Amino acid sequence: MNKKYAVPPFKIKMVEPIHQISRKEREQRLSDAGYNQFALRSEDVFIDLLTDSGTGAMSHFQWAAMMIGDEAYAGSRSFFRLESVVKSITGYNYVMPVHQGRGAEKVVIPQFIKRPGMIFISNMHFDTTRAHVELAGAKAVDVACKECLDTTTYYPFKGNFDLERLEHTIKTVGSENVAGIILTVTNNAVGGQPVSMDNIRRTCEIAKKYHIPAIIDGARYAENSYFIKIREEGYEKKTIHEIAREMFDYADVLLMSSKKDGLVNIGGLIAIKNDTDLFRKCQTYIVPMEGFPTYGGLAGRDMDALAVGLEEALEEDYLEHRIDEVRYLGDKLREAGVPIQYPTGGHAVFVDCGKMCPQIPFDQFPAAAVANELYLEGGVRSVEIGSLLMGRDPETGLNRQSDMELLRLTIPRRTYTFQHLDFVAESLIHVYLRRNQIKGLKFSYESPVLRHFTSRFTPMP
Ligand code: P61
Repeated sequence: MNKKYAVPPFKIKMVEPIHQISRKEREQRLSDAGYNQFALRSEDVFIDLLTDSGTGAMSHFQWAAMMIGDEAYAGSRSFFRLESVVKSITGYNYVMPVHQGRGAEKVVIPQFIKRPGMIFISNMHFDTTRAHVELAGAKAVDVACKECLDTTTYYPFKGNFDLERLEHTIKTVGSENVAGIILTVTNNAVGGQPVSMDNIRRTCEIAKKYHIPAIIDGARYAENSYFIKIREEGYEKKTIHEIAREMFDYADVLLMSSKKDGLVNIGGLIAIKNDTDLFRKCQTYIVPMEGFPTYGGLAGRDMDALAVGLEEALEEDYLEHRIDEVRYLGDKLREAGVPIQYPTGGHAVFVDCGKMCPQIPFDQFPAAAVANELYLEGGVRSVEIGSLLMGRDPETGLNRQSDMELLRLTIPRRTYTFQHLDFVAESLIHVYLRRNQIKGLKFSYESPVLRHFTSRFTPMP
C-alpha cells in the first residue's frame, strides 16, 4: 500500500453530522455576519477550519477519565493527576491549571514587568499574548527569522528566532528593560512553523547571559518536538518525550493553551521550573483571576481529560498522521499552483494571499476577503492571519501592516478525514481560479481590542 501519508491511528466511534447549506443561503448568512467569519453560526459552516483550538476529538480514554473527575474545590485528585503528568513531561516544579492560554498570559505576564517601558521579545507573539503584553503596559517586539517571509523556499525551521536581531534588540533597549523572551512553539503566526532545538537552546543561552526569563508559549510544543525529530540532525532516534524535555530544560516557564496539544476542548497551564517567588506571585494572582490554584477555572473532569490528552499528544503515530494531514492538504494546493507557506507546518496550511491577490491593499485585508470567497464557494470557514489580526499600533493608532497576508486553513485534531481535505482543496482551487476578481473589505464597525473577532465589514464595490 502507498503510505505517502500516514493512515489515521484511530477509528471513529462517535460522529457529529455536518450539512452544507445552499450557496444562496451562504450569501445571506455571510452578509448577516458582517463579512466576518467569526460571526457565522457553526451550523451554517460545512467544514470548519477556523481554528485547531479546542475543536479536536477526544479519545475514549479521555472520556473515560472525565468520569473520575474529582470536583473538590481545593486539593482535587484530578489536579494531582494533572500535576504529576505535567511535571513528568516538563521537569518543572510548579504547576497551575488555568481556563485557557490567555488565562495563563493574564496571570504570568504582568509579574515580569517591573517598570513602565519594558518590552517582551518573541519569535512572534500570537495576538492574545501581544494583547496581554500591551494591556500590562509593556511592548511586544518580534524577531522572527527572515526565512519565514519567503513562503516559496524550503527551510526546515521557519519558526526560528533571528538570533542576531534578538541580541541586538536586547543591547539597544538594555537588558534591564527586557521583561521576558517568549518562545512560541510552533510559531503560529508565520505558518505553524517549527523552531529548531538548536535555535531554542541558543535563544535560552542569550536569555541566561542577560538574566532575562525564557518563557515557552507551548500551545503546540508536541508538534514542534515531532518536527525536531524528523528534520533536525541528531534527534531522529530520540523519543518525543525526550525532545520535549530537552526543550523545557533550556527554559524557565511554560505557558500553554492546552486546547491545542493538550487535546482537550478547554484548558490551559502554567508551569514554572524553580522560581519560587514567581510561583507565589502567580498563586496569589490566579485566585481572583482564574480560580483556586488547584483548579484555575477548570472542572475536575477537564483536568483529568487534559492529563490523558497531554500524553496522547506525544504519541509518535498520532503526530505522524497529524503532520501528514496538513502536508496532504498543502500538497494538493501547491500542485494546483496556489501559493502557500512551504513547507507546511504543524496545524494548518497558510495560503499567501498577498501573492494570490496583489490587487487588494493590506488595509483592505486580502486574506479576510479570500476567506469570505472560500465560505461562499463551499461553506468552508477559515481565518485571516495578517494585517487585520495585527490591529493598530497603540501609540500611533495606525493600521499595522503584517509582513504577510495569510489565510489559515486550520485542521482540528483527529476530526476530519482526507476526503474532507480533498473538498477543501477543490473549493479553494476554484476560488484561486477567479482570484483576480476578488475585492477587499472595509470596516463598517471596528472594535478596539482583538478587532478581528467582532468587527463588521462591507465588501469594496
Ligand atoms: C488559534 F483567532 N490560538 O491559533 P487560548 N498562544 C498561541 C496560540 O495559538 C493561542 C494562544 C496562545 C488560537 C485561538 C485563537 O484571535 C485569536 O487558549 C501560540 O486561545 O486563550 C491561541 O490560547 C491563546 C484564535 C486565539 C484567534 C486568538 O486559533
